[in-house]
Amino acid sequence: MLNLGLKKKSLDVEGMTCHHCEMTVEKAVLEIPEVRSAKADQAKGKVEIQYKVDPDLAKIKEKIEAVGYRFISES
Ligand SMILES: [Cu+2]
Repeated sequence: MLNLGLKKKSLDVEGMTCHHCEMTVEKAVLEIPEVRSAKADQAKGKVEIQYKVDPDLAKIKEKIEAVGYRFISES
């Protein structure tokens, strides 16, 4: 995948405890069309996303919480 020119955002997400959690959260945020890539790190409680067009944060929160995790903030 060509990621040139994409912007990055780091999301603070609570509740991930293993690799399965990371994959679940990544899959959830990738359902948002604007999100081109997602990489979750349960140890840090972060999810890094890449996008070209700014995704709606309310939608990100909704997707993450729909699969059982807690979106805290973006950083
Ligand atoms: Cu888990």
